[in-house]
Order: sequence, then structure tokens, then C-alpha cells
Amino acid sequence: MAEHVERTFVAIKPDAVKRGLVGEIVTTFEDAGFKIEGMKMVQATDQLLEQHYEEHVDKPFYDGLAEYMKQGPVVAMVLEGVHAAENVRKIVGDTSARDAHPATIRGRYAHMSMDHADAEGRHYKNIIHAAEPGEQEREIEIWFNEEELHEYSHTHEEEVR
Ligand code: FUP
Repeated sequence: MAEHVERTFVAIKPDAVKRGLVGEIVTTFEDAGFKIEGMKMVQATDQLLEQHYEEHVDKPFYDGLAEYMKQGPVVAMVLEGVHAAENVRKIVGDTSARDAHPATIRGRYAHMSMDHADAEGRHYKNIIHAAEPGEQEREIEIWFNEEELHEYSHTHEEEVR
């Protein structure tokens, strides 16, 4: 892989799957030129989520987060591109839809805030997860086996990158 080309991990969360947003979200990443190296539907388990959210496992919101992530299947993806982790998070937008730019995935499909979720006693749902830079290989290993990831030549490698 060229110096700046990397893989990153994305999970389309159960609320987005239930809302029928999978196609739009996948299209958004394809339109930006990312190569899909792996994609599958997964019912998350407690064990998988404890590994994935190891930095949040002891926080007060963790139980609600885990319930939310188990309320239906997620679509797990590995995307490859230039500065992929950073660029995918830019497209995903701020954690809270209230703060997310309306051109981002979180800003386009929600207008929710953590304050409102807290006031209503609900867990905050934010459509999608994208790995922070430096975390992506750890997360890919949790969600995928290497044989589920595919190497092939993408048109963007020749025409756009
Ligand atoms: P992000 O990197 O944008 O996915 O956000 P974080 O890693 O900070 O948070 C992970 C998940 O925990 C988010 F989807 C939202 C949730 N969360 C809460 O529900 N409450 C909080 O106070 C912080 C995060």
C-alpha cells in the first residue's frame, strides 16, 4: 500500500439499518472513492462490544450503548483509501447530530442531541461508527477475519487517487 493509503473500519448501526439507510451510506463512501474491502451484517454480542468499546466499557453510558448496538444487526465495513480513517470521520461528522454539519452522514439523517436523549431518558443513537485514526486495525481485527477482506483493483486507484 502506498504511504498514505490505509484501511479503516465503519459500522452502520442498528438504527440506520432499521431506517433503510444502508444503501445511501454505502453510496456516500463509494461516491467519495473509497474501496470496499469487506462488508457483512453482524448481530453484535456483549463480548464483541466489550472489545470494540474497551475505552467506554466502564463509563455510565456503556450499558445503554451496548443495548443500542444489540437492538438489531449492524453492517460492518472495511474501507480503503487515502488517509481513510481521517477522511471517513470527516464524512461521518460530529458525534452529536446537533453539532454535525448537515452535509455529513450524522448531520444529514438526524437532528438529535445528547442533551435531548438524556432529558428523555433514552440512549443517544447516532447512525454510524467510524474508527479514530490509529484505532482502525485493532477494530478490523475484532470484527473481521482476514479471509473476509478482499484485495482487488479499484478504478479510483488508476483514475482518481
Ligand atoms: P465517535 O468517535 O464519534 O463514535 O464517539 P465516541 O467514541 O466518543 O463515542 C462512542 C459512542 O458512545 C457514540 F456513538 C456515542 C456514545 N456516547 C454516549 O452515548 N454518551 C457519551 O457521553 C459519549 C458517547
